[in-house]
Amino acid sequence: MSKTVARLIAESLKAHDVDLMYCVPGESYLGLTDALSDTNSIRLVVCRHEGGAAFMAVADGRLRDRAGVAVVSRGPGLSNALVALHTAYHDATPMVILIGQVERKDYGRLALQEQNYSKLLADVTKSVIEVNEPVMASEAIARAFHIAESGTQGPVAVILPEDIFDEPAEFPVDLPRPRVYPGPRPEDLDRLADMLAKAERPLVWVGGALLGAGVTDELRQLSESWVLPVSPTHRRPCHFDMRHPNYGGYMGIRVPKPLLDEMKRADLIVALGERITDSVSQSYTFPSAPQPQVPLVHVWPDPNEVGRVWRPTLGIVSDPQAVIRGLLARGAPGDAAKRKGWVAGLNAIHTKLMTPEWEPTSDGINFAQIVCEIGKHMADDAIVTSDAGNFSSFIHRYLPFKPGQAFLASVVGAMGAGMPMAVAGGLRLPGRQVIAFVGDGGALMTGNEIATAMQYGASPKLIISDNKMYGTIGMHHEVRYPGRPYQSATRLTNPDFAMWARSFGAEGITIRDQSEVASGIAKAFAITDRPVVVHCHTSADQMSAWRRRK
Ligand SMILES: Cc1ncc(C[n+]2csc(CCOP(=O)(O)OP(=O)(O)O)c2C)c(N)n1
Repeated sequence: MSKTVARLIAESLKAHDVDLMYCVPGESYLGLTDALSDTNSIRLVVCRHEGGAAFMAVADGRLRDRAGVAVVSRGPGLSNALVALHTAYHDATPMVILIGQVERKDYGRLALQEQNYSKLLADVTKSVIEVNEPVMASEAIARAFHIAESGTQGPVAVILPEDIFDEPAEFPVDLPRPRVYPGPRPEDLDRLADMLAKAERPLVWVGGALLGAGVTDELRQLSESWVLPVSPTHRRPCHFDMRHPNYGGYMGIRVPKPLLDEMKRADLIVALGERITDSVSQSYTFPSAPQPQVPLVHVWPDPNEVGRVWRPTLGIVSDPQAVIRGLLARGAPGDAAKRKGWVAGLNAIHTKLMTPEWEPTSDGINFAQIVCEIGKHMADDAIVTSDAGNFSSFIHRYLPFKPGQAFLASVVGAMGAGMPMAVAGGLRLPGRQVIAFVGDGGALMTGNEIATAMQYGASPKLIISDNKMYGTIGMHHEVRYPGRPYQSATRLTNPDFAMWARSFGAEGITIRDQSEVASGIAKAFAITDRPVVVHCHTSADQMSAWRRRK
């Protein structure tokens, strides 16, 4: 039997270390699913919604620092996946998505489910690669992985017309391009070392591009020897131990005022492997855009990004790990201890902020109590995922994250990521504890992927904060239009989520009262052989970890 395009693509995926792919099947790429069934080294996970499948691929990309892979059908299939592409694009997460297309002879006719992908995907992918000749197929895969994993990482689409898969393709597999790591220029490292040595009150922010093996250990050494406060950025909490005395406070969205006020006394910001976003910069106010109010050093592996919004004093296009190593090799300045007071001051504010001081609520449980209880059970190598919503503020305030654990979420804040990312975490790293936090809003956006967890043997714990509303939006409504009926567009009528879980074959636990919290959470953590849903009836008055309705 001669080699077909489908088989060549399967071999090319294998050559790129692909062992797991997420899909919802479609008639537009039957040839590929057929060829994959002969390749027993690639596991094809069939999901319930393309949004779920694509979020799983995003999570896989983040966990492996290799592009995660999803396959979806043309038009409608891809449309469902767009939310996750948007996340991968903003969050700089490597991902390759294979998309079916109508037959080549029908291009442009508005054939069934046809879509012009170059138009549709222009602002949510790094590149759209169309495969219109068999000879291009393997090269397209190699290029897709290379682009997805290089520079500012992100999603790349490969378009595969329905009629190409069975064509003969006696071509060799195009081998993976070697990974290219940009490094710092020695003179830039010297300048950074000089700026850091002179700084009395530096801040070091660490973000998404901090990926290399052993990098968190090297970062800790740098922080200790140079006496530097380290702040993980929005939804990247595992880069630095939250209980380390040099932890400089979490640089998340809306940093609490006492911490932000202190940070604003800084005389240098070093953004290390952080792209710098709206969320991290407190809506472009710190550092102020485009001209920072304080000297800024921006380290990011892509020249298009450094200087795009902010004008840094020093821009370094580099893998941040190389910068950390360069500073370690240069050695700490003799007077680094002069910063001890600055570091201790930041850390004292952070420690006070994360100390549980929640009070009971009368309209449901204060979610702080549940999160603090979960903190007691969280494993040293736990995988924690979070959906978007106010419930997540409790996680970032009260869970003591540290290196060795993993945190997966849509950093840009798309709802629906929490559950599928938990499934992907469980499948990539079997045996590890997986805890997913979602609101009652997000739970019914992609919670159906609990069926995928059941089918493939993942056992996440899904903690649902049911405050019977799209709470975040209710809060924003009330802040912007005080006294107006904020509930009109935010109220939700929910199912019994514990019963819902049981209908899938998962375990369901209900926590209605604060007296049930400790036993309910203990029961959830004692079960490890199947998914568990913990339905927590939470307070809407306790709007977030920082705000309570008066
Ligand atoms: C896909 C998507 N749709 C809408 C939004 C806007 N949004 C942000 S938070 C939120 C409400 C979240 O509600 P819930 O999951 O119940 O969590 P809560 O805020 O109540 O804790 C909405 C609708 C979003 N971020 N993503």
